Amino acid sequence: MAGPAILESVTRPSATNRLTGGELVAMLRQMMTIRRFEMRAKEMFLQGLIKGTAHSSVGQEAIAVGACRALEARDFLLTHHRGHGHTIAKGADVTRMFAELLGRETGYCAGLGGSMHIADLSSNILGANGIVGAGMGLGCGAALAQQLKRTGAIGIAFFGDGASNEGIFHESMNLASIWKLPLIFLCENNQYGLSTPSAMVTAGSTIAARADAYDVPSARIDGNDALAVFEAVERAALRARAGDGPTLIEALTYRWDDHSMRANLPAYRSGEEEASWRDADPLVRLRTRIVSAGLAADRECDAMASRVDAEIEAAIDGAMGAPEPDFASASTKVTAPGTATGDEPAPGARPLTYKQAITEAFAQEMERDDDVFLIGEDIGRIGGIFGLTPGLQERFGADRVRDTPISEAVIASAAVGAALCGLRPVVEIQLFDFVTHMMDAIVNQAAKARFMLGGAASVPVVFRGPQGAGIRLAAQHCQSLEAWFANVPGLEVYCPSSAYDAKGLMAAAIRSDNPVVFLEHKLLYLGDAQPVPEEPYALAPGRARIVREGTDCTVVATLAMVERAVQAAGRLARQGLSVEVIDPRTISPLDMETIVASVRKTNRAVVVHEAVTFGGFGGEIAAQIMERAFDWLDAPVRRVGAPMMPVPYNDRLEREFMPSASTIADAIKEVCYAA
Ligand SMILES: Cc1ncc(C[n+]2csc(CCOP(=O)(O)OP(=O)(O)O)c2C)c(N)n1
Ligand SMILES: [Mg+2]
Repeated sequence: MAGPAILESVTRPSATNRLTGGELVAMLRQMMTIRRFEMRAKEMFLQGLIKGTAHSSVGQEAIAVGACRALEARDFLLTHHRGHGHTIAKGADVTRMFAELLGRETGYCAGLGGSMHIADLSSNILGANGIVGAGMGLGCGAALAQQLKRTGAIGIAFFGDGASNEGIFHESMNLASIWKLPLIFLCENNQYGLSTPSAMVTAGSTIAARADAYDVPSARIDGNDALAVFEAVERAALRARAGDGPTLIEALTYRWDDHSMRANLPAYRSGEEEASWRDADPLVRLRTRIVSAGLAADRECDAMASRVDAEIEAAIDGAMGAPEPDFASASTKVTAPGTATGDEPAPGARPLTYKQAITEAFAQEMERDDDVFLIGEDIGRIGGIFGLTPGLQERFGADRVRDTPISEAVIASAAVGAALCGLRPVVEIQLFDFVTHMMDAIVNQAAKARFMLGGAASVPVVFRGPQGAGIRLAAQHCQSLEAWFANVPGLEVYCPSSAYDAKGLMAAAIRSDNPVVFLEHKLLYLGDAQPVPEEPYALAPGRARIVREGTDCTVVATLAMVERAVQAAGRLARQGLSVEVIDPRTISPLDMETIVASVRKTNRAVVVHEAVTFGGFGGEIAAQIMERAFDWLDAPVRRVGAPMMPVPYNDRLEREFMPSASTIADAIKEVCYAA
């Protein structure tokens, strides 16, 4: 049933007299603004002025306007690709919106995001999104931030019927329910996800009914009736503000236009169906109500529509006249500037293991900054399965050392949402391989938010956990995956190999305004205690450590490979070779200066990592050495890493798979004795 008859199946609004006549007229005006905005945007797209794509919300205006009317200014919203209406209803300026669609510097994202990424943090519009369903996970984090900071604010995550079949919907509903997050899940069921009828791909009687499984109240409403939307959202907002948790609202509606302005899809909806929904026009319905209640005359509504049209034309003129961004300034918006001074305190005499050093960094940073909190599976009650967070929940409370369900996607997304709202989450990835479930949050959301918001956002979040082989956990628990993140602009990647570096880099990661992927290593967890300063300190990322000086060959190694490289250097010293070992400590940013300076001195280089050699970040270092020190090289740069094979379980094979001190020594000899 895709025709408007479906609207008969839902509850009608009962009491709408809380809205004054003035408010109803203002709502109609907003709906007119949205419609005119979308119609003109489509025309401008067809004229080639707006590029890429944009998604019209014509036909769905009542949801945006009814919902935002029930919000306060302090409340937030997250929306999706079809988000123009939501942002306008929340107060976005249409000139800046057009400017963004036109790729102008004065747009909400400085022309770097476009239609699908409009956000305005100052009015708590936390962003549209190009990834279906993403707003729900981010919304959980934004709601968590309100809960933890006790702001009293609540929020809405808008999403489509299609998004209700994404895993993030289910993880988010569960999380919001168990934590009683002040979040409204507002599904705009416009009957289709792109060309696919919702009814064909959605199990269960309704989307609203899914809420029962999560013990969340729900409502299925007429989304073309702005007052019905207002009423449902107002009720959900009251509940959220009272601390009773989320509500799921399924608002039935229909988009009049094609899926996107770019889409030129074969017909997948019947003409009759489209026409029947046009008859259920949400603007006409509100206008009729206003006129029949004597709140405004027809001609006054017409005059209002003319004023809206004129405003939209003025907005377009303003946007068209704005300058385009330039490449140089765009490139400054990828990452936030660093704050660490670069001071490195003397290690002192107090010994700590690698794990204890990280735990101490957590405790000291949580003491130092109330916005820091830890989140992950099993981290609180038992201190994490590798014991990185022991005793911290007792000390800082369950709010700040937060045990989660096994829901990596929403853990990571919620952390990003919380970071956008000013908190500093540190996410434990139980085994780093499980980062696969977090990729959207890390790569599409955290890494790009700052850039796509024109440099306006900071995303201070740390994703940390143990990677690497060595304790026989086989192929899905032992990978070395840093290369996946090293080539994503917007992310920092830290990989400490000593207790001293682990503490200082963890503090730096937590204090960084950028998302940091923080890689630990299981074998380093087993290492001996080393001197670590007692006071808090943060090491500047992008500063390599010369672990051992030498003159015949430079070895660049990371994580567990550093110790093996040092062993190899020790063995070769007895054979008369002087090997310099460098640990970059962070691979993004990467201190190529120290590496290049060393190679210009030694004239030879070996790059070692545990990850598979093919496509590993060692190739990047080797390439840069070739680019920047070719004339100094006496032999080709050698890479040492794992073969193109998943990590084998068998004890002996796993050892053979990992680079050893011997394989590193062999590579060094090869470059040193090359003709
Ligand atoms: C994760 C993801 N999968 C697929 C897409 C491509 N895509 C963009 S919008 C869309 C349809 C979404 O349908 P729905 O959630 O119902 O929203 P609607 O477009 O109907 O407003 C698809 C498949 C995407 N952007 N992100
Ligand atoms: Mg849809």
